[in-house]
Amino acid sequence: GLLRIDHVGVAVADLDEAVEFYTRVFGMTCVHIEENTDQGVREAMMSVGPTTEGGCVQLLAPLSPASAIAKFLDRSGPGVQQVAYTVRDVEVAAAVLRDRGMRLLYDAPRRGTAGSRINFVHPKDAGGVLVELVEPPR
Ligand code: CMX
Repeated sequence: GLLRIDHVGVAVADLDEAVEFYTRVFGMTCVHIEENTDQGVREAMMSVGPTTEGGCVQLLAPLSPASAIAKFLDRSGPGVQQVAYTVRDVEVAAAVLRDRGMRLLYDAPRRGTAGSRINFVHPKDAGGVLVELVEPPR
């Protein structure tokens, strides 16, 4: 099952500007930045509270015009792009959701932030919300 909210993903055009904004206005702390070429993003994990136990906002900027985030920005502009849940085992969680009629985007998990394993439920099957499943690295 789902363990907790891992992060809420927000599409932004400029990552450095967004990190500065979330730090200055909301007092969040940037705990991780990386480029994930497989996902076509440059991303920053912003801790809401003093530890990541309080949940995170993930800022997502496109690496290329072909990336899912570039497409999202073109269509919807900046804003919430996904809600991600922590799971113990992404393959098991994906199988359960497939059984419940959800389309998963990938047949097998892919690499997410910091070596996590991820998959997604199609937003058209989840009431208009792109749902990410995140199995943290061991
Ligand atoms: N949230 C809600 N709805 C969305 C959406 C999103 N993020 N992205 C697309 N949609 C909607 C579209 O508006 C469209 O709706 P309509 O049919 O009503 O117009 C519908 O879904 C289907 O759109 P599509 O053109 O078929 O699909 P896209 O090419 O836009 O791709 C998706 C959508 C979800 C398959 C694609 O964004 C994807 O593969 N996402 C997973 C990967 C990803 O998001 N990576 C970036 C984050 C990386 C990370 O978290 O590490």
